[in-house]
Amino acid sequence: MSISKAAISKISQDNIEKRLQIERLIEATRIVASSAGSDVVKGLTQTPKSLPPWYFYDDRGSELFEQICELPEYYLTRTETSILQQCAGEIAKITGACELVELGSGSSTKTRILLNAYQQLGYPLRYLPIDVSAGILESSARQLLADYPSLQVHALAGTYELALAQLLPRQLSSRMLCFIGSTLGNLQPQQCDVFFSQITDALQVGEYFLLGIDLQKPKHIVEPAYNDCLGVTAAFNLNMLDHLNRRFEGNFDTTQFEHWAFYHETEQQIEMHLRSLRSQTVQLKSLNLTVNFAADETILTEVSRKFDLNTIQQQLTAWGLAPRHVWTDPNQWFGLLLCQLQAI
Ligand code: AVI
Repeated sequence: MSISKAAISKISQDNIEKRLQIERLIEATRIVASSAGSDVVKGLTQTPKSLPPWYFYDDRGSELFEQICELPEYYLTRTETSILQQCAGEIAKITGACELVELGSGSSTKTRILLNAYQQLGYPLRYLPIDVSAGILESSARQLLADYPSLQVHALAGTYELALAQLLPRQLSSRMLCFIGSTLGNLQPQQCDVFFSQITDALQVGEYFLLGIDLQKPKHIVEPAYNDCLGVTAAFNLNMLDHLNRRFEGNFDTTQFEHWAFYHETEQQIEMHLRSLRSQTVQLKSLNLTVNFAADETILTEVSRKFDLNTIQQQLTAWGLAPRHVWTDPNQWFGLLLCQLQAI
């Protein structure tokens, strides 16, 4: 008896549905929380103005970020990928079988390197991606499920804070939280402390935290990564205003703002701003908010801190996240740290 192509495709589709669970903690137009938009009101009513970087990542922003990762100037992704390719097997051997929780999973491209390593050792594959963009979360989860027939995925669409507080009980005996791509650099030092306490709450003693960080390096290498020739980073920055317009019934005119990014050498961080090209008034109706901008006034949309390996290791150790292994590339541009939670 022959089975038709349509029947085969239906069987594999059913098989994917059985292995996929998606929970939406935020929706495209609202957050499922009473504090929706309070971070925007706070940021736009203070001087100087700022906006939280997670508003970059609607579906369009996530697509633009994927394009940034491919840019020749943006050395971060390819450097971290090359490190991961070298050490994924070692990571899997050290941790043993464990479920992978990834914060800010995006397209999950680098995660495949880890999944391959766990698969090669014959370990069961369970993956819990967390991302604010439900669109990219679902499409990349489906692609992974099609490519890894034994993989189970439980995806959480939400901010790190919401998602970490709602992680399901473990189905494998251990867990590794992955925070790669140097997204830690987008948190201010006080936010880092809150974040590390959420990480240690989500792990049990003996479990692992895999952290990827961009290391300090000369300005002439860092600055172009945030000022690419094609203007993709500028589009990514400006897209935040489109996202706010949609989410909060706003009327930002993106042609009246420009991208501005520079490397602050004493702070060792990139600062990314949107600069108002003229004096103007913007409304965000659903937040009941009217914001006045002077000509040249800026909104800080992101900092991207660059780290010193010794300092970050001391900080992690103080949180009980003992670095077990540290890998870098030959230029020492990027660091990957495998930490294990200690009882303190
Ligand atoms: C996600 N994060 C690590 C990126 C960075 O490099 O700080 C976000 C980004 N902003 C502009 N380009 C990339």
